[in-house]
Amino acid sequence: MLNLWFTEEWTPECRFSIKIKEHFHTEKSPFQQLDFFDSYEFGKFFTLDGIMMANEKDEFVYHDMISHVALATNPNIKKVLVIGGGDGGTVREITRYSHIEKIDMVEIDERVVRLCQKYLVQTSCKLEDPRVNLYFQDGLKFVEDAKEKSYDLILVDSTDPIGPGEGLFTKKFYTNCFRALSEDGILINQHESPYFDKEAGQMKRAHKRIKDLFPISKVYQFHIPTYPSGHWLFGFASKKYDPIADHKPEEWEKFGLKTKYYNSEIHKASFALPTFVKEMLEES
Ligand code: AAT
Repeated sequence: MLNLWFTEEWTPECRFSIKIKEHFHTEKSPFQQLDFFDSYEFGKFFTLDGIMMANEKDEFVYHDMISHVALATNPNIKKVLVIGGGDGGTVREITRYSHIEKIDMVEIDERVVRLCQKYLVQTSCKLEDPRVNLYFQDGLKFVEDAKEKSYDLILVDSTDPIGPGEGLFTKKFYTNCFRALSEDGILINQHESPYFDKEAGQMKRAHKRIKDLFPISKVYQFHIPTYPSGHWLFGFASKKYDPIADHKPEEWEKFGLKTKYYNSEIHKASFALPTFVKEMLEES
């Protein structure tokens, strides 16, 4: 039997490997290297520039946590902007709310979307929902051109701040997000991992920029085996709503959604952070 492994270098001294059945697609787009695999433990997955993006086994953790925390804080969200998220998993979760009117998704690399539509149907299955509008351009430019107060929620489902995702971690980008958000607006963004130095530095920088702009800026955590260290963070920033003081579990439960990771206890608990993470955020 073939002994093929995919390995991601989490640090120069620490690697994560997955035994693969098949490496069935590889190509280079104008933006990045795309690879699709089938594996024993995580099912099908894809990588960009050699970094795990989504796999069939644990994508539910990330997509639940990027989507439902905001909707349980403000259940009246109607207009949503997703930046990145080419696999469609975030859009899939947002389409589950029938009251949501519009979902714009801005993905820099059309090839990610097209290949996920072909190979990762589990995540891409709702990209054809009539409320979804796909734009293939840089998210940085899109929010710069967006009308003032045109979205209630912006979800930044981006790659790490190396390569095409770099601009999505800048002060300019967050400033434009603030402008594009309504008075009720919420911004959820990638905060990377607190564990390894590289990601922790990125987290601190992202947090400082957002904290300086938004009246409310919190961080929440979740556990996902295939991202570096398995301990990952999102930022919750808003103009008005606090994710704990304004949490509306009864209203959210009325939506009747069955979720595999998110629930009302996790909502509260995810904002309780380990001391070393709190200290890092205070330093930022
Ligand atoms: N849903 C989890 C998967 C991702 S994919 C992130 C997407 O962001 C990619 O498809 C990438 O092409 C897109 N992207 C990167 N830069 C930009 C940009 N400037 N504008 C719009 N889209 C962009 C996230 C994985 C997280 C990885 C954690 N290690």
